Amino acid sequence: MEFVHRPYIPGDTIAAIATPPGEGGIAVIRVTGENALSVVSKIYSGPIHTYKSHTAHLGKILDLQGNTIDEVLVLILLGKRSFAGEDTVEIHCHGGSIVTKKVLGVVLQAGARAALPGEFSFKAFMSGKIDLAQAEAVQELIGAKNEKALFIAEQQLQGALSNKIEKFQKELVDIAAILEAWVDFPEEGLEFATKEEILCSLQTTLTKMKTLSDTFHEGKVIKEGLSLCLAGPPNAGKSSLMNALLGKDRAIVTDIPGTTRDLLEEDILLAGLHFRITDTAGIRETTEVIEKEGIKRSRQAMQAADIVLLIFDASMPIGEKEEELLRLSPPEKTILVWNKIDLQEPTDTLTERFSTTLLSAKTGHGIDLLKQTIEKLLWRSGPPSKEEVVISSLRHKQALDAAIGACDSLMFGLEQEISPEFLSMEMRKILVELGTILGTNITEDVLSAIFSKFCVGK
Ligand SMILES: Nc1nc2c(ncn2[C@@H]2O[C@H](COP(=O)(O)OP(=O)(O)OP(=O)(O)O)[C@@H](O)[C@H]2O)c(=O)[nH]1
Ligand SMILES: [Mg+2]
Repeated sequence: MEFVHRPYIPGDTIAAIATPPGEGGIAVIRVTGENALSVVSKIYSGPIHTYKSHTAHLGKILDLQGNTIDEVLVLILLGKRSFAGEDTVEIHCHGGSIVTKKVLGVVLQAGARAALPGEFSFKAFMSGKIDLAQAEAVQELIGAKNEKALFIAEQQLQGALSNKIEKFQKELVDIAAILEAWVDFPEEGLEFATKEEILCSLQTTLTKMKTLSDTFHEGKVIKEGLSLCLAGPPNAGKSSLMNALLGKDRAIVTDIPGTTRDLLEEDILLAGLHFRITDTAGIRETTEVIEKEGIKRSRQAMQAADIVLLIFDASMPIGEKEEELLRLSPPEKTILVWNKIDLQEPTDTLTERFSTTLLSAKTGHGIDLLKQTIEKLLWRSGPPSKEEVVISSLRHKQALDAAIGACDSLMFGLEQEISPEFLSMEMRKILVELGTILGTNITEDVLSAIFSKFCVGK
């Protein structure tokens, strides 16, 4: 077995700073492996070998010459009762960046190896403490940008996704056995179940797998957030709306058309979701070089965005530029925003093709309604599911879809009474694909690639 192209030795003692860089009250250095206690005993003032698991002790970290580096608390976590499933000593030292590095330095001098990114989680996976989906959940949990993402990650870490996948596997294994028996004794025909019974049972599992796969859009939106682009003609109030949504004076606002030149990006939380919001240069014909480049970028931002707020000035008549913008904007991702309704209501709201809202960026009137419209557009293909398990990883989605494809083909083959060898091969494919989600049947390279995206110390 290899981890990041080096032989993986179970029990190898590794160490890393587990807390983020910078200054803080405390920092934690994690030491894990079969020599964790003996490594730390060389640089710790107390009789560490005598300490019981899950106890904390106050003492000193000393350099190899016996000089004190810091007063610390050591936490002892032995064997399986630790995150990684191997003996662990957590050293809680003061949180200055120099002192933390010094403590790690002596731990390494005392015989530990510097941990690679994700190596603690890899140990947890290898020692069977968690499966791959749960290990991935640890990283998702750390990176969660909002409450919903945190909830999904927590569920996955608790094993909700893994349980679901294992259930699918259990449902399929019985059928796999029947198909294997058919391969071995083809002349006996299908024993133990009729073709219809098998098809019916496969259909049940297939439907459940599809439902889970369909949660990916929702999961991705929750995890990664969405891009929201503010576009429209000059002076329509794009920057004013940006500021109103952010609740601060981020963008320059003037009554001179062509104020915004560059793209301005900010992050906001709307409806519990993470949005990257981009203010753009007003789109019009111009020969001015800087503005021209700005407008080019506006168009690119509109194309790339998940949602476009097309902002028009309600107090102005619709011109050619507006007509063109309307033609270019795909209605499924565009919301037509009539701004400046404190001056005048629009004469024609053009509501037919687009979701539309009326507001005043100046008074704030209608902003809440805009937020609701955004939420509605977001869940246009159905509101957030009531599913308790939502997938948010492309790797999981791809594995599920491959399993679904193989299941479709198995069912088709069964209906057409294609050879039992083919059927049993498709069945194995389904089980292998589902297994990759949990980390079984997975190559070392894929494993290394997954874990190396983790942070050091996790
Ligand atoms: N009365 C009124 N004026 C507004 C409203 N929103 C924006 N304005 C004014 O319209 C002018 C243009 O606003 P901006 O936010 O700079 O417009 P923009 O679309 O970003 O313009 P460019 O960056 O030039 O493309 C400013 O004078 C704003 O004060 C509104 O809701 N009501
Ligand atoms: Mg602007």
